[in-house]
Amino acid sequence: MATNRTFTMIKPDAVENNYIGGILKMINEAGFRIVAMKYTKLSAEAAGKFYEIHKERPFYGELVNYMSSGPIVAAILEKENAVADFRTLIGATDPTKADEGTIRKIYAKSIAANAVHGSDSDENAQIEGDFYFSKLERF
Ligand code: IDP
Ligand code: MG
Repeated sequence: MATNRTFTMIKPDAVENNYIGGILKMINEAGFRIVAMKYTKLSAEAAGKFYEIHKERPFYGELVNYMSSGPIVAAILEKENAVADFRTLIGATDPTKADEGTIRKIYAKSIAANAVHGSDSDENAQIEGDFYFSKLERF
């Protein structure tokens, strides 16, 4: 079933470089409404759990270390066609391959430290949002 929500994180590299404001501005200007948001930090254990679907990939250890290396901003976003439209807004995983004007093209440092996360399906958007937010934290 289609939903109009997706889940994002502003990753440690972007937080460290003071890009939170710039990224949120792009998100708002692209028509996404913020449903839930928090500034927090993942333990290595929590990052391992969040990225469990990538457990078998060669970069899993690096990814878990990186995602638990500093604070992040987690958010649920709402818009028609949210999952696909947000993937378009963030651009390709590898910022050198991301389209001009995308968040990763503008703000990402590398394929690992790529500024933002965006859910890849409605099902994962639901799971990832539930990982961070209770029903009472959504407005
Ligand atoms: P996505 O974030 O564009 O959906 P995925 O393939 O789901 O990309 O990978 C999840 C995250 O793992 C990426 O956002 C990036 O931080 C990291 N990652 C992906 N590929 C590599 C790689 O080849 N080397 C190091 N890290 C990677
Ligand atoms: Mg992904």
